[in-house]
Amino acid sequence: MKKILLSAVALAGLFAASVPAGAAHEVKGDANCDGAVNIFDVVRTQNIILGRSVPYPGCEIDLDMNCDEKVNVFDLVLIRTVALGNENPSTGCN
Ligand SMILES: [Ca+2]
Ligand SMILES: [Ca+2]
Repeated sequence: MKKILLSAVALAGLFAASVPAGAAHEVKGDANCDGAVNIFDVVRTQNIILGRSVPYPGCEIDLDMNCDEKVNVFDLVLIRTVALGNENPSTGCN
């Protein structure tokens, strides 16, 4: 299990490094601005919450899933729910 998690973190780091800053960022929960919400966004958001990483410029607003102007574990849970396909991603706070 630990090996799988470490591999996911390593892949997320590699993938994140390949995404240009300022790329499309229109989907809530899309922490790496690639237009999709998946495990990479869960890992990246977790690292941001833990202070191990910082949001890409322009992407930080996409992490606030519950629109309370904070990024915390509640947003992480919602991003995980979307990444697992249990909920459709939204495009913004209304
Ligand atoms: Ca993404
Ligand atoms: Ca929030």
